[in-house]
Amino acid sequence: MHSSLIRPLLMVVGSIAWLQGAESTTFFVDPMPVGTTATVSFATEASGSADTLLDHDPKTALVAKQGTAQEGKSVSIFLRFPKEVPGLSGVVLGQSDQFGNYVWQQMEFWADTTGNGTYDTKLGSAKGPAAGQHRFPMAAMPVKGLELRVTKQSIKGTRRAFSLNGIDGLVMADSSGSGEMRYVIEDVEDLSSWRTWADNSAQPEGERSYG
Ligand SMILES: [Ca+2]
Ligand SMILES: [Ca+2]
Repeated sequence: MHSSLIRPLLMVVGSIAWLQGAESTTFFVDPMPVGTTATVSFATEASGSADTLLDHDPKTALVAKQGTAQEGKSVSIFLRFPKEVPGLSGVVLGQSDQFGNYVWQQMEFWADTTGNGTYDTKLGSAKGPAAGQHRFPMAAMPVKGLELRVTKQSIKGTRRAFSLNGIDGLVMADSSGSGEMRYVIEDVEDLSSWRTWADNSAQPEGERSYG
């Protein structure tokens, strides 16, 4: 799609949603903010440190030390953002252990909304080891840190904690309609018909309540 069309499309989507009385929030994926740091609650091998989560390289992944997976004990990844992230609505996860030995099975998402280092606002949960987008059912909220708390994982072989090869982005909610040009990943109606229409005409026709 031509980038110049993205913003008009967003506005069209928003106004259609308003006409239908639906939520007019648009969701999009942002890359991890520059300056984000990742730490983990368990010991890792040197080649599989928490830095592998944010290196944009799918070939590098968390490699926990032996014995770090224990029945009934959760393990966590902690993300700290360089500044408050507004409107966080989800996270995009990479792949867990491709061989199926050290995979996460249940994960909870907890936010630090105050910046005091405690993650006390639960945003949602997910079943593993699904890669890709995990949207939170909670309304989007500004957060300063995010904990990915794995409450269940496979325990096999040398009992390493789960592996993950990246945290690839943040799902954001834009209800302002004034965002920058975004890659739209979802909307309230079938975007494809609008995309086709806009591609053909370059200009929306009909009522243009978005100005
Ligand atoms: Ca990686
Ligand atoms: Ca807090």
